[in-house]
Amino acid sequence: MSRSPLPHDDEAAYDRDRAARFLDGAARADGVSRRALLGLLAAAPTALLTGTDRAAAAPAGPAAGLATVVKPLPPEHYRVLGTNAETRWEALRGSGFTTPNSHFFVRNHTATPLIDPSAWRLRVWGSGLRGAPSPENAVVFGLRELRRLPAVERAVLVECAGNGRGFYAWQQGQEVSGTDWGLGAIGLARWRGVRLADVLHRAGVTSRAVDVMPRGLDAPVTSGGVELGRVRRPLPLAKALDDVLLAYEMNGEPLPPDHGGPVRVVVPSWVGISSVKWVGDIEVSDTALHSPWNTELYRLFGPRHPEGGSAPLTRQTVKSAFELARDIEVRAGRTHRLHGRSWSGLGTVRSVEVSTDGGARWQRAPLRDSPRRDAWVRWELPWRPARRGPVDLLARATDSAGRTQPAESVHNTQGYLFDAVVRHRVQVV
Ligand SMILES: Nc1nc2c(c(=O)[nH]1)N[C@H]1C(S)=C(S)[C@@H](COP(=O)(O)O)O[C@H]1N2
Ligand SMILES: [Mo]
Repeated sequence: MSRSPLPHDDEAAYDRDRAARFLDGAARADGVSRRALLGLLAAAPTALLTGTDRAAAAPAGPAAGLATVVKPLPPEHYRVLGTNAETRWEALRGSGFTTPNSHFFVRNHTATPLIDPSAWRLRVWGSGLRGAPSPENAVVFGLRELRRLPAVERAVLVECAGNGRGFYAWQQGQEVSGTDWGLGAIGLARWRGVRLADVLHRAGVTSRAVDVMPRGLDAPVTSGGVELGRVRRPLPLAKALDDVLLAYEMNGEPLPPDHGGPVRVVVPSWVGISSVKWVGDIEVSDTALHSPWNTELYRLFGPRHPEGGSAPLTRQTVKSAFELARDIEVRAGRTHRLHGRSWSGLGTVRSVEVSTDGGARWQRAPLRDSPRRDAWVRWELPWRPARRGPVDLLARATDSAGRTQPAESVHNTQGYLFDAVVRHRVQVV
């Protein structure tokens, strides 16, 4: 696997090109009009809910589940949000580098489909291939064929672009649409599978190919009466050939149904929506491709962004989280160990500072892992609170791109890419 990141220049050029095409009206979202989508987004529910409201709405008891998710979602591991479930950070406290499959967050636009692995097929087709212009004459791969290709395994984060969205409302008092995630819409797994590049080369990708669009086999998405079709989102060919995987195993197990089994796409360092689950076909095109997930969704809109919206989101931002429940009681006059993790889609984490007095003083947190691309670093430090009362714990990471988490995130209407330092309130008793 190529270790060199896609040059930022390529990505920047891609972003500029996409923004220009979108503003020119060249971008379509497969029959969904821009006006219809904007109307739909305006009507979407807002995230102005408190953590307590959501906790009260979550099912209780060890058998708690969700019709849209197959695996059990015990409330001590998960916070359920609509068709989705986020990992509770306190459930990761002191755990290993990777997120166990039993704790890994689930983001489903509709519901987990159950797919027979032996009947599963991947169809690769499009104008960017030699001799497979349409789905009818696609190059077809079964799981057996994929398993015969060279296998690769990488520890890679998958993080929702909306991870931390709830803090736009809770911490910044701003209205945003979408699932009000805390910081648990992220997980790190060892993904085993094949390079997308190997599959594309076998399928006959030509030098004219520009974009690659994987599409899921889950049910088409309808939102506010508008039919968006199946989940799909294009990738530029340069990224598709660089470090993207087609994964069939997660942490040593066959890929579980909720995480895209039998096969999903894993796109390191990019927003989670790129990592299409239950992939059934991949279009390879000699022209730019568009879907609702790179035109109206997963772009930044609002007064502080370009008129008509930003370029489609690609890389994730820098964030930190404590492995601690919010509002938990801790004893004064005792030494506690604070555990947490920091990560960035823009590079590796270089340093983490922690404040235990609401941001007045900061100290370096020793890192427990050597910083790696596409992964988080765990950190840990002792804390001995002297006085009783509420305290805000803060963690602030700086990455190798030189970006430090800001005090405030730049608002966007859909609440993506929250990167500000989170004030983690605890009660010293
Ligand atoms: N086919 C399909 N792929 C999908 C989705 C989906 O709903 N359907 N959700 C996307 C989003 S928004 C995210 S954040 C990740 C979540 O992956 P996970 O559920 O394995 O954690 O999958 C992405 N891939
Ligand atoms: Mo997502």
